[in-house]
Amino acid sequence: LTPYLLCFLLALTSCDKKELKIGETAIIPLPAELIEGDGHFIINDKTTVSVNNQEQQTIATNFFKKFETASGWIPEISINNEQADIIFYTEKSLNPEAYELVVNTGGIHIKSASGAGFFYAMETIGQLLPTTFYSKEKQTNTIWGIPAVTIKDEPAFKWRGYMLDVSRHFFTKEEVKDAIDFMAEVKLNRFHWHLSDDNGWRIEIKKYPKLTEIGAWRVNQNDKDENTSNWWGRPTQQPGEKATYGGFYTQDDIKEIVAYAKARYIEIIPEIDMPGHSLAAIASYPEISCSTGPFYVGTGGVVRNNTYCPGKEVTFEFVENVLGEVMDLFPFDYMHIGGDECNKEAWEVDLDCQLRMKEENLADTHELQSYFVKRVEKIVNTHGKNMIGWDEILEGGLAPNATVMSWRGEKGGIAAARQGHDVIMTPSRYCYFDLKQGDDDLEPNLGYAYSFLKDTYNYKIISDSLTTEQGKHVLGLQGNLWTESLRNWSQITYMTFPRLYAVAENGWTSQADKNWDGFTNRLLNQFKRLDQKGERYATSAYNARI
Ligand code: TNX
Repeated sequence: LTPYLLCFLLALTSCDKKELKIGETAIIPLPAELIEGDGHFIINDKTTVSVNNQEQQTIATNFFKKFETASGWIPEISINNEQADIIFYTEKSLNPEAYELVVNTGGIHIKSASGAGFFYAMETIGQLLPTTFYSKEKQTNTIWGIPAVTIKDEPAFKWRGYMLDVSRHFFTKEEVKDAIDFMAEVKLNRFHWHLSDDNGWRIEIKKYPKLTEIGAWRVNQNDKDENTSNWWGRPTQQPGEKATYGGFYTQDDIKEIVAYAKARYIEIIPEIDMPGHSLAAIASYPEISCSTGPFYVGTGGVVRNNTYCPGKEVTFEFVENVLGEVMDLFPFDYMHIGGDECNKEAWEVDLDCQLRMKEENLADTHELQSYFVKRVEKIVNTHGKNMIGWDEILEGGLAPNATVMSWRGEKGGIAAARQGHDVIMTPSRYCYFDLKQGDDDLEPNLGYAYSFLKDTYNYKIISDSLTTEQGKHVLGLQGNLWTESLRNWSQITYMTFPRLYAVAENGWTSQADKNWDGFTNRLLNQFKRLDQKGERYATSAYNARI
C-alpha cells in the first residue's frame, strides 16, 4: 500500500504547481517615457540585487521587506556585484528625482543620480508586479513576473503634496504612517500636516504643556451622537464638562514620523495655524487672546473669538517659542503658519490692537493681520526656514519672502506669482478631498460643494494667465483633506482615493502627456491594489467620471 500512497501524495503536490503571474505596465503616475518590450523577468528568492552604497541598500531592503509580506522571501542584496540580476547604477547626469528603468528577460537595470530616483524606480517596479504585490497575505502559489519595459521618468513639478487635518479629528501615528505610505506609492513628496486648529492642538510643546494637557481634548461629541458623521453645529463644552476626545503626538512620535517619511523621500511641512483658527491654543493660554476667556476647545460650529492678539508682545513671545520647538523637529526648509479665515471682530474692539494699529500706522485690521504675519515671517526666516501661508496672507500686503498656498480658487496664487512669490496651488474646486466626489448618498462629508475626479485630473496647475517667468514660481500642487466630518481612517481613505491619484499624476506627468481615458483605465489596476491592501475607496468618483 505504501508505494501507492506515496504516488498519491506526489500527485497531490504536483497539483500545487506554481502559477506564473505577470503584472501590467499600467503605472500611476504615467511615466514620461514608457516602451513595452517582449517577455518578462521573474523575481524569486534566488534573485540577486546590486547597489552602490548604503542609501541604495536601504531602499532595496525596504522594498523587499514590504514585498516579503506577499512573497515570503528577501533576496540577496550586495554592494557593486556586476553579476546581479537587478543592478542599481549611480548616474550623476540625471535630474534629482529622475530615474531610468530597463526590464528585460535577463534582469533589471536602474539608473539614477539620487536616492529619490532609485526609490521611485522601485515604486514603479511595485506597480509592474502583479497587484498581489500589495497583498497582506503570503501568496504561496505565485511566480512573480515583471513585463519587459524601458522607462525614462521624471516629475513635471517638484511639489507634489497631500495635506491631512489632524485637528478636527485626531488620527494615530500608525494612520499617519499609512498616509505616508500611500503617498509614496504614487511618488508624492510633500506631506503637509495641519497640526493645530480650533478643535485640537496636536503637537507636544515642552515650554507650553497646557497646549496638549488642555488644547488636545474636547467634549466627545462622538459618544453623544455616534451616527452623525457631520458634527458641525454641536454645542460647545459647558463649564465643568469633561473633555475626553482627542490626542496628540509627542516630540518622539514626531521624530519617528519624520524619519519614516524621510525614508520614503517625503518632506513634512508642519502647519501651526494662526492668528485665526486658534481656539485650542487660546483655550490653553488665554493670555495670548484679546480677552480673558474662558475658552473651550471647539466642537464645531461657527467660531468667532478664536484669534491670537497681535496687540500684545506676549503673543509674539509665545509664537517664537512654539515655532522654535516645531521648526527644530522638522528638518525641511518650510514652516506653514496658516493665516486663513481670521475673524477680526475681537481685534476691532480690543484696546491693545487699537494701540498697535496707531503705533504702526495701520489703516485697518487687514493691515494688522499683515503686520502679524510679517513679524512671524521674521521669526521663521531667522530659523533659516521659508514661511508658507494660505492666500489670505496677501490681504494687507504680503510678507517679503512668503510662499503662498492658493485655496480660494486660483486668483491668490496668480497674484502672488505675479509679485514674484513662490506658490503652491490647492484651489478647493480641484484639490479639496473633503468635497463630495460622486453620489450624494455615499459621501460622508461636509457636503457644501463638489470636486470631481475629472476636474482634479484636468486642472491646469500653471494658469494660462501667467507668463513663462511667472509660471516658474508655481512649485506644484497639493490635495487637501479637511476632517471636520471624517472621524475614522476608512472615511479618510474613501475621500482620498481615487482623487489622490489624479493629484499625483497631475503633479508628475507633463501637461501634454496627461490623458483622462488612459488614467481611468490605469485606475482599475490601482483599485485592485487598494483591494489587496483592504483600503476603502470611492467607486462613486469613478462612476461620476464622465
Ligand atoms: C476652509 S482651506 C478652511 C478649513 C476648512 C475647509 C473646509 C482653509 C485654509 N481653511 O479650515 O476645513 O475650508 O473645506
